[in-house]
Amino acid sequence: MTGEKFKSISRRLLLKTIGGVAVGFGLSKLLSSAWTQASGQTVQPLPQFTGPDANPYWGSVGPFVVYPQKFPLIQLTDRPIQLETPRHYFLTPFTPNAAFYVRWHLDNIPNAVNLSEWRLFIEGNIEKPLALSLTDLMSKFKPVTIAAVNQCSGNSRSRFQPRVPGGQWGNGAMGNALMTGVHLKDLLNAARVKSGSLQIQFEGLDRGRGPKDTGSYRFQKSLNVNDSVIDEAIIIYEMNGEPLPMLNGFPVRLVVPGKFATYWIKALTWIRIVTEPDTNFWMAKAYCVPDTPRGNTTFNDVKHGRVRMIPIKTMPVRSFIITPDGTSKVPSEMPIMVQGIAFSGYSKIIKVEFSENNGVIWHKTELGEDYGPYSFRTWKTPWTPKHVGKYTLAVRATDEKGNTQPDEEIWNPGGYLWNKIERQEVTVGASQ
Ligand SMILES: Nc1nc2c(c(=O)[nH]1)N[C@H]1C(S)=C(S)[C@@H](COP(=O)(O)O)O[C@H]1N2
Ligand SMILES: [Mo]
Repeated sequence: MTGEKFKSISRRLLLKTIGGVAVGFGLSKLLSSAWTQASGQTVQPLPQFTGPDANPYWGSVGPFVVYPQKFPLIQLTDRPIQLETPRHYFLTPFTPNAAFYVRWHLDNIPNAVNLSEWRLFIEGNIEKPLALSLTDLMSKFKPVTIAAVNQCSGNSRSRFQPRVPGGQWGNGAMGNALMTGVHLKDLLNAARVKSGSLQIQFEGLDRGRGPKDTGSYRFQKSLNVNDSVIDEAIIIYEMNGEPLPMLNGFPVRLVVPGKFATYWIKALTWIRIVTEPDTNFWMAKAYCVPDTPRGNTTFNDVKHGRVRMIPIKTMPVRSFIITPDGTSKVPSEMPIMVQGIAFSGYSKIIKVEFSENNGVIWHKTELGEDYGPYSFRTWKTPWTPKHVGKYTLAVRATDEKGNTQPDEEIWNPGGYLWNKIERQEVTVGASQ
């Protein structure tokens, strides 16, 4: 607190708040190690609580910004809009719509949709082309609701070493919501898909150039007609019992439970049944991972063309410590509750283990309510740090299929599939 760093940070903060007002009472006094108040009492300067040393960077480092229908979120980029959800929103199993992260690929995104004109079109290799209004969707098909995690393939990309291009997300490119809509299968049945169909292509209202020289004017993603996810996919018109925020895909979006959000097309307006493989940029080039365990490879193997790339799909098992977050000391002997979330795209979470000693010894935690296999599952465990000093907390989840989190890092050129065991440094101070 006496170091140069404290001085410069304090001065900056003061200058910011005080602005042009004359600082008559002696800034230099305030910045010296202690000073005396008018009352005669000696005041010690407080230690810093901002700055890189104190910030565990769980999320990315961008500024907070406010967009329509949104709480302040962390901005990665503004064109296209990419916003990350701050850590504390993950204390609850459902992420509020206003706090839900945002990711678009193209510059021109809808900021209004006229529902008297808007239709969801089902076209291509079908017997009965459909043009459904929102009312049609809500009234002519059976509504279903599931809890499902929406996670960007590049969530935690900033952890990759060596660094890879793309949005440098921290851990907040994910969210969990109650998703209400209709089964994709019901729409396909109504349209009567013809034989010879290979894939179903999804496209939203957004337009723009996309990455340079890719011809990626539309964001289109496809699923194979014989993929079992087709039976589970839903087209939602409600998130957490409310209309979708514009930035999360109003009026309807595709939800593919357990799969990365790249398939979850927002402002979904065209469903196209095709007879040829979809080779557009977003399928053939973007969002592909090495066909290796955990999608792990090396820079050299990629460079020498030794890696077969396949479209990314299922989300591996992950878990997070949300609190304590390392921003404040915990007094020794104080019983606190360590809390977080876990999820897996493969099956439901059945075990979350906690370690106070960097993964040497693990203890089972108490799991929160089960909202189904595709939801966040909260966990908590009481913890009383016994001694003063630094602790490295760790968390590890296991799903019903036996998938668990490895402690090894991975690398791939897209910065996808990160699911290494998460850690949190915590400083424990003396309580007397
Ligand atoms: N129409 C459209 N849908 C889209 C995208 C997009 O760029 N355009 N991006 C996808 C990707 S890669 C992600 S991570 C999610 C983000 O969903 P969210 O913004 O609701 O959090 O939307 C998916 N659906
Ligand atoms: Mo994404």
